[in-house]
Amino acid sequence: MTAETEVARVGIVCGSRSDFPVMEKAVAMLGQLQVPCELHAISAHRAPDLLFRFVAGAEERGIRVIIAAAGGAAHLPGVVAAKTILPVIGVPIPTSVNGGLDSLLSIVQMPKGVPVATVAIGGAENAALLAAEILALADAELRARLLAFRAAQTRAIEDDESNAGLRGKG
Ligand code: RP5
Repeated sequence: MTAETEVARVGIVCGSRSDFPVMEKAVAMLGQLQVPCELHAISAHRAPDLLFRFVAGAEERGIRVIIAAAGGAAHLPGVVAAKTILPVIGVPIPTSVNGGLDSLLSIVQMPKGVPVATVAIGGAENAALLAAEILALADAELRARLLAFRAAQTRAIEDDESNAGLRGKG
């Protein structure tokens, strides 16, 4: 999350506070990459005017990418995308309907002309990484942090005890 003096570059909006346990993983990942973000709970159905206000002011506040997460009849990411040309990343929240298939289909089946980049059900970390990759196009230091993250991820697998016998082979 942003400190008082920082400008948030990623706006995370959830359909409900009940989505926060999933989306706090995106906040943590962005924190690890030192990307300032803000987190809101605004339902597209229950508070559409507030949602429009959030989107209308986003670019001016410094937001460059929006992550929108919702479950069930998950119209939030699409409605956000309808009101901005900032990149919108959609996160389907897991539900009791086939693990969140309702959320996934609600978010991924956008009509042509209004894209939402949809990640996997519950894919909060990948949403954060994708947002960071977009920002890194214009931020060399963030690019370096992303490359370091990838390298550490690979190293952790290579160094796993189960792969000891494969080291230095092939
Ligand atoms: C969606 O309905 C929210 O994104 C949430 O995933 C789901 C349930 O919301 P609550 O009833 O918990 O507020 O709009």
